[in-house]
Amino acid sequence: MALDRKPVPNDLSAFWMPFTANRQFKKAPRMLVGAEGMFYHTADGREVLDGTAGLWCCNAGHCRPKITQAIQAQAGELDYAPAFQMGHPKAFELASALRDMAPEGMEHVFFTNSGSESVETALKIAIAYHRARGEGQRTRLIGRERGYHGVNFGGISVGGIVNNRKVYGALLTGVDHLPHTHLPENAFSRGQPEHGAHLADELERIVALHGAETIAAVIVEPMAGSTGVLLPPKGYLERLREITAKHGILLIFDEVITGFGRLGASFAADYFGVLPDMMTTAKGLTNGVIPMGAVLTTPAIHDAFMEGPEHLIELFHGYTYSGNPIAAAAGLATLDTYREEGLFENAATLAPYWEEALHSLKDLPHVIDIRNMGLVGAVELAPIPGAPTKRAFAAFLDAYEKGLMIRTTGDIIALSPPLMIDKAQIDRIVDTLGEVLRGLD
Ligand code: PXG
Repeated sequence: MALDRKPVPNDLSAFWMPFTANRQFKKAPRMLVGAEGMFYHTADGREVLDGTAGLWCCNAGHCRPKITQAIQAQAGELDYAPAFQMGHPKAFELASALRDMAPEGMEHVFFTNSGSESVETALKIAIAYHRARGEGQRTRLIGRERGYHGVNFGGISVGGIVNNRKVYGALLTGVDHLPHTHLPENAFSRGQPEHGAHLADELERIVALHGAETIAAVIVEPMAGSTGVLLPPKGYLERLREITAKHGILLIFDEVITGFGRLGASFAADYFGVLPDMMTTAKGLTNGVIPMGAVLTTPAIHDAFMEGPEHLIELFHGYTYSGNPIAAAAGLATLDTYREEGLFENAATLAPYWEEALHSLKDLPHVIDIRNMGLVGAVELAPIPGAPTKRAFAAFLDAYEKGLMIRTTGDIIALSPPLMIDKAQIDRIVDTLGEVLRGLD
């Protein structure tokens, strides 16, 4: 479909773009000027199929009417309300709606503005919780290699992406890491890989090293998204849950990507049947339209703070925009859209078709692994010797030219389309990607 060309800015110098090769981008900008449903519209009048739900966030697709209208109406009714010592109805409504859709036992919601803030919030709550219960020595935090927990200091400390950490100094002290779960023997897995549950036992080694009584929490992504779709081996999350529970250590699932239907269930905790003590969310909470995140906790954690004189603030933490009215309105409309359109069910129904379609790319040039779960997929390419990331980035550029948005991390192509996708659009993603792969150097 030919779309109208739209004016674009001609001075790109002021905007220092995040996680972007700025100089390269500004020489050949890729400008998106519109979106609808499964598609982006580019400044040069093309339609691009969104294979990544924006950045893993537009789970309901783009410019969905109910969400747009909710934002417009809220902006005209109550634009902002102070977040501290004051309330407004929609934040409470959204918290209740989240509690109702979350796994049994997640009953309280703390609002943030992003995944990174949700992670900082959860880590702080974990440490403060132990202190509130008289175990103030439990301050250590355990993350995982190749984990991504946003870009703030707590998140990069427990995270395991070297480039996100190494130039930022000493980070938080008292942090240790589990090994990642990405094993070569699991190549071309469909869904959960067979090998690697034993990697959870490394937590016992870390516990033995530091003493359980010094450890506050373990944080992991149930399925690691942005480091290239690293799937939890069968039995792994269950083992982590067992070991953390045994030692009184909190288990935090970072569900910023896996939350809101990505795996075909509301949350990964439901999908895997493993209940953490806290969950961090963002992205799909508002369909990516307005920044918002949320941390969900059990009553045990929440109630530990509800002690002492009632006029005192229980938790010295929060953001100017925690539970912002427009974000809350967007969140409510997003959850309605998911439910009314059965989008999580659509993801679950299409997951087997998605799996077959993706694995049909197995024998194409440079492909060394394909893996999938829910409506997530990864195609891993052999790096060009001496020039890692270049091959996948070339695929990204070519796919964009051919009308498909993909994401790359290292030499891994990640796919996570909006959950409203249909079979014909899955075929289009796979056909275009196949063409791209056949044309790579
Ligand atoms: N936790 C997880 C598991 C994430 O994936 C964050 C925290 C941080 O969220 P914010 O909202 O602060 O960005 C994330 C974010 C990619 C990509 O292409 C992934 C993320 C963000 C941007 C790009 O894989 N994940």
